[in-house]
Amino acid sequence: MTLPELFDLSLTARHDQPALDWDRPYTFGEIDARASRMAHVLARRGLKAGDRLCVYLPNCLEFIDLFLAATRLGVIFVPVNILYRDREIRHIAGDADPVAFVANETNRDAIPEGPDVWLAEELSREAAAAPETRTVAVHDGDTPAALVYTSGTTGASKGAILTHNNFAVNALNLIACWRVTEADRLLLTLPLFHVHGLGNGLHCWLISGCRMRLTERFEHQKAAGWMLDFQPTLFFGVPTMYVRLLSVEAEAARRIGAGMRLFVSGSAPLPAQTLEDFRALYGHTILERYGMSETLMNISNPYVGERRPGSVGLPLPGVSVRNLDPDGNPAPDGETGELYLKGSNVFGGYWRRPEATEAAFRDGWFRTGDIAVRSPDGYYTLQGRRSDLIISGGFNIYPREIEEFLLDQPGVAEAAVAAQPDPLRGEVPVAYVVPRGEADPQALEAACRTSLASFKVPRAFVLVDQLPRTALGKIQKHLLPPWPPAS
Ligand code: MCA
Repeated sequence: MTLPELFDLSLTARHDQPALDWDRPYTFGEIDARASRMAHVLARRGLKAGDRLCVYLPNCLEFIDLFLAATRLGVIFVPVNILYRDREIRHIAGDADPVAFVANETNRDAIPEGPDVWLAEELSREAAAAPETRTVAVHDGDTPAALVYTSGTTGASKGAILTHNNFAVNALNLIACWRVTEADRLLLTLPLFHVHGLGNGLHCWLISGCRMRLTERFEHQKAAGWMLDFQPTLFFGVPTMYVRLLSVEAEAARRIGAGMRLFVSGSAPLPAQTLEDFRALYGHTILERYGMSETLMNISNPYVGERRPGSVGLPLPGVSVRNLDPDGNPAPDGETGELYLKGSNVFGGYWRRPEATEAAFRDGWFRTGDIAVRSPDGYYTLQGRRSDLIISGGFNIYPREIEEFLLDQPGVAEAAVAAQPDPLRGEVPVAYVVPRGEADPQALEAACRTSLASFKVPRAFVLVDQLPRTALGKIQKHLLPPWPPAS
């Protein structure tokens, strides 16, 4: 089945029902008509099945129109993090080789010279005058629906090819396991440019037919007000959002909790203490689950049954999980292994990177790089990663990418970027620099701000005489001085 066929469970079958609260309420029929018109606009501009379209937009109606139009035309949708700056955008533009980038009037200047830039405002104006008839290209569930860029240990991000089937089984699984129905009210503040917002948020909405309030982004000063006003029954968030929600005044939190059915957390580890504090304030046990851009959702705590603090739960239906030791043998329960996955949720490979794709699989099993322990009753607990990864506010950061960037800057002889704990964001990157001659931390920070997404800019630039290395020359990041330095 393709995504348009699945989305018709709501777009056609619930035509007159309230669908989306944005600047005003929209019915599923209105969302459907907007998608049809946008598909005409894209087809008229020459887009055809298999072409890539990069979309560099904050959450907005046009984002949804473009995604739905692309799925109907068989166009491969490439969501681009709006915090990305020229270096990151240039890489995606070169790699995905898109027909165009869609930006808006506010953020178009962030797109470096090169790709064609289409303005969302112009597309919208054209769409208003386009017909509402359907343009559906012939394609099937194996057709790529999106390229989702995810960084690798090499520093350069790779496009994970996610098919219509990958997204479909993901959303159907979550709808069944988390009991999402059309009676739900989903508050979605996650960015749609990542699979958490797109594959879990947008798709659960479109398939279940629930009512969704979408915001441009999560704003911690406004989040409680949105909840009191919209009275959601369902919220998907990253741990940073839950930490923010702990500052809500007790009576407001109690009222929000009284109307809520389910809070879900993912994209980064949820500290057990946050889960406990949240339960005390809102009267809900957050349901933690585990996913990746390459696989969408894999493992989840149960809706009914024990939601175990610190654990990501049990494999979702149709997802095969193996926890293997370095020799490829099953790790005994209670001992650490590396997670390998199989299932129709797992992507087929990286865009135009056969070697990286081959390296990502072992005997047909996707190698996650995540280290885990399985309990005798089947619950998985993540314990870290095989590779160097920092997760800050739910955004993935590969230190290697920042290190390579710093090494290109004047005055830098050596650089290492390491995670330091942060109570709000979980982790933040800190750079340790061995200067060559004069190194100016302020200039380094300014260079990072221009070229890298804000969440990748190191919180501090610590000048050191040398980096701790093993006899073989490998940097020992755990021996770097803690930051901020103990006073
Ligand atoms: C963050 N910032 C943004 C946005 N999000 N700016 C514009 N639009 C956004 N959507 C920037 C701010 O400008 C600011 O930059 C910094 O982030 C922190 O902003 P603040 O208002 O203080 O936000 P916060 O209360 O700390 O919350 C941060 C956040 C953000 C909103 C929770 O971290 C976030 O949206 N996280 C979600 C990431 C996500 O969706 N990950 C899913 C990946 P400055 O620092 O320069 O001032 S998919 C995945 O991991 C897998 C598949 C999975 O399992 O889900």
